Amino acid sequence: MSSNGDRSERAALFSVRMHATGPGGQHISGAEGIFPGSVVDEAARYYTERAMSHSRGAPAKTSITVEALIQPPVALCSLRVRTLESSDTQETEHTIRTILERVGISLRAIDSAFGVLRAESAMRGAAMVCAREGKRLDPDRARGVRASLLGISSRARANLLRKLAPYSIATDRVLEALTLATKVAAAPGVVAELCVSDDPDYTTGYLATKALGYLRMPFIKPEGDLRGGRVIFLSEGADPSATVSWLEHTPVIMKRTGKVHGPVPIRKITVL
Ligand code: WAQ
Ligand code: MG
Repeated sequence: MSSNGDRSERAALFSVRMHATGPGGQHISGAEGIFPGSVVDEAARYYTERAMSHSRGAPAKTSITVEALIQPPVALCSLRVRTLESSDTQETEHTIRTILERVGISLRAIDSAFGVLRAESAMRGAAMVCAREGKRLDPDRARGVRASLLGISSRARANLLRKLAPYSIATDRVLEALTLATKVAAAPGVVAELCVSDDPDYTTGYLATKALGYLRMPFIKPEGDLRGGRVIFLSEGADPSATVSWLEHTPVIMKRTGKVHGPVPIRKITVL
C-alpha cells in the first residue's frame, strides 16, 4: 500500500483510519495513514481487507474514517532502527529493565508499565505513565491515548523498505510501528515508549527514545499470547494534555528516513 505526501505538495491530504472491534466491542485492530485524495479509495480498501483477516479474530464492526487534514503535517525523520540480540523472553525483559533504568525511569514506573502490558484485556490506545511515580496520567484509562494523524510519504516509504530489506523486516507492520514510535518520541514530555503487539503470533516489540532510536525487542512475549499494549513514559512535571494534543491532534508525516542497522548486543547499546 503506498502512502503518500510528496507527489503534490499542495494537494489536499486525508487521514484514512480503520478500527475493528469484536462481538463484545473488544479491540481487534486499528491502522491508519495519510494519503492524497487520489489514493484514498485504495487505502480504505486496503485497511478494510486488513481488518477482515486479522489474527485476533473476525471483526463484528469495522469503521473506516476519511478525514481531510486542515493543517499541513509536521515533517519528521524516522528514528534509527536496530534489533536487540536476544535468545529468550527473560533476556529481553532484563534488557528492557536495564535500559529503562538507565534513561531515568524508576523501578516503580517500570513495574507499572509491565502491569499494563500484561493486563488481560488489550487497550485500544497507549497508557501514559509518570517516569518517576509510575502513576497513570492518561485521562481515560480503559482507552488510553491514541497516536493518530500520522503517515509516511511515498518516497520515505520506498527508502525505508529498501533499508529494512537486508534484515528481512521490510513489512507494513514495521513501517507503521516505526512511524508511530517516531511521532511518540517527538511528543512533548515523552521520555520513552515500550510496545508489545497484542497479536498472538507477533512476539517482537520495541523500546524507543529519541536518543536510543527504535530498538526492536524479539521474544518480548511468548507465542500465542493475546496480551499487549503500549506504555508512554512522561517526565515528571510534564503536562499530559500537551502530549495528548500532539499525539491525537497534530498531523505528522515521515518525510526523511534514519539509519537502519542489524542485530546489536546489549553491551553496544548506549542511551544518551
Ligand atoms: N496509538 C496508541 N496506542 C496504540 C495505537 C495507536 N495508534 N495502536 C495500537 N496501540 C496500542 C494498543 O494498546 C494495542 O493493543 C498495542 O498498542 C499493540 O498494537 O517488528 O503490531 O498494532 O519492529 O498490535 C511492534 C514491532 C509491533 C514491529 C507493534 O502493535 C517490529 C504492533 P499492535
Ligand atoms: Mg494488534
